[in-house]
Amino acid sequence: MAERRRRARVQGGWAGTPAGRPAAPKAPVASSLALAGARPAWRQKEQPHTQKQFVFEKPSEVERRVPEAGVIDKPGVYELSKGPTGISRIHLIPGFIDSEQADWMFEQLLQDIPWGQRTHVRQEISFEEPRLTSWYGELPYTYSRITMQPNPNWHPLLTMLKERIEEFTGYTFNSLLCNLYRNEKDSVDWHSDNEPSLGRNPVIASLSFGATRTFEMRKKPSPEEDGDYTYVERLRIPLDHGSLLVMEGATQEDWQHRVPKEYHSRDERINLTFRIIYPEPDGVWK
Ligand SMILES: O=C(O)CCC(=O)C(=O)O
Repeated sequence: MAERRRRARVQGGWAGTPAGRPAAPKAPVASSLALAGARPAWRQKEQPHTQKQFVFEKPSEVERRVPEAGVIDKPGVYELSKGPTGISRIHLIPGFIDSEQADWMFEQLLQDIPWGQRTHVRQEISFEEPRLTSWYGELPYTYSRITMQPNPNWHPLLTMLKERIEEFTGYTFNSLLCNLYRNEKDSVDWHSDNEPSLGRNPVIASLSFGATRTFEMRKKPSPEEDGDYTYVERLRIPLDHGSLLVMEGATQEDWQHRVPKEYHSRDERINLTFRIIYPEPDGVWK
């Protein structure tokens, strides 16, 4: 709205003055205030007649609006987009684990998973990832230029959850990336799970426990946008205690996701992302 008003101001012109601009205002004169009972001109009922008239000129360019983010919070299968790369599809199942079971699972996972801190070095400055992680699987997993070493020692609860998700989805997973968000300051930045070792059109099954955090998605811009994400489609998906989100098809190729930091305090949240990893270089696709 403010932007539209600003445009109207920019596009509109003032008639009756050279170059369509208003004449420079004259300094107020003491006697004119005295005549009007010490009221400035703009407070008088009858405004002094002016030659200047605002003429609205319709903006020639098409106005582009930043689309409002959509919200997905109901169970269901959603086709997010369809493109040359295929259909991007997600499946949201709130309450996949009922809340009583999710309570004790959360406590056990918090305590038993060997949570670790990854540290990145960029331009000789090191910084810690704003979350703790752990990796399970026979194969290593490299993302953001750091390799998680193989860890075949699956916790029995994780094996049980993997089997429950496999039965529900029909996919067989061989690896798991666990994330622990300790509080509202922990997050994961925009990215796609599109490492070569995940193969083409990876299926990711993401199970959440603990505090509800918003999982945000944004469509990758078309080549004409030159990497500008301003006008892309956006989605917000609250992931609460026990909810399962399955991403498949072209979702990783055509969309990015993140879990942003929050302004208000949040308790711990655990997110388990079950994946299928292929040994490289066989998993490498072009
Ligand atoms: O915590 C989440 O819900 C998302 C985690 C994530 O994006 C990832 O592990 O790649």
